[in-house]
Amino acid sequence: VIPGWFSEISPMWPGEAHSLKIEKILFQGKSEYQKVMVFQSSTYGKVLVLDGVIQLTERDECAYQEMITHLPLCSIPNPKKVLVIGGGDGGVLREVARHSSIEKIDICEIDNMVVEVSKQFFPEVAVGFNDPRVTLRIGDGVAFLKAAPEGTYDAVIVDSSDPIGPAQELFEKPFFQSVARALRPGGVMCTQAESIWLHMDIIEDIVSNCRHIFKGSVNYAWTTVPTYPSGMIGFMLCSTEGPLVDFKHPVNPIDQKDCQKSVRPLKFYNSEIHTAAFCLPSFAKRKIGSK
Ligand code: AAT
Repeated sequence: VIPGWFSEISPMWPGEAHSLKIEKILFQGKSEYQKVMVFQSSTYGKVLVLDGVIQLTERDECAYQEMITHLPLCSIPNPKKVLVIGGGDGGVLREVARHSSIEKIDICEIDNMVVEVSKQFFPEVAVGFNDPRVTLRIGDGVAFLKAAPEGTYDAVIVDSSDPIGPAQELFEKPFFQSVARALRPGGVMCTQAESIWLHMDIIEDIVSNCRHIFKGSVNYAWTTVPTYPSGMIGFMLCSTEGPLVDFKHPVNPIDQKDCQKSVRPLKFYNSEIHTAAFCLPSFAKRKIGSK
């Protein structure tokens, strides 16, 4: 450990630790679920850390939040009802709200401290909570989905932390079953699905569970996020039986003029990068395949 630097050390990426230089620690707390820290970094703006793992930085959050949201929402016509699991910083809400067809945005985040800290230190991310279509529920996403009415949502976005800690069950089969149940026919799920460099075993599990449960399309996509382990992160995109969803060819392109004026323009997502996100390196293609 280098004094004055934050190093992301975890058994989930043994033998490596990405480091950021700390200018100032702004918040340190412990919630019922996890340790929460915010610091000002020298080169990535403010950084949100949960249990020693980076959740977002001001500089590169766009790459993650825009992709995890617009990959599913641009793949279906007229999304109206969306559920976000996790995502207590509000960034995914900010992105969902860009779509003018949206009528209702539910969010279930387990940890109220994440919401409060984001509102205090990350106003450009937490701005997502200001949209009148948003309903926030503090609770476990697993329980929320079990109780959700059947066939309700056009899209479920699982903006979850890594499977060590409170998010563990969000990577398991029963959870995916309740997501599929809560979606309308031809509805879509997009879930945080880790890195092809580090977690191929986790990814293969997710893929095989999802192939079993989701009778429509099942595809893996990825994006670059410099401050996530290995510099990239993937997403599992699935659709339920019904109108076929072709994730690789977006039918609902998002237009700058569609975006509310109060929200900053898109920094990362566009239709070309949407299609490109599904191209996999050969070693990953062999393991994941496609359907
Ligand atoms: N948008 C920032 C990126 C995240 S945040 C993940 C969120 O999931 C956290 O706020 C965490 O409190 C919440 N969470 C964890 N478990 C649950 C649960 N069971 N139900 C609801 N919310 C939950 C993800 C960063 C990925 C990091 C990659 N290394």
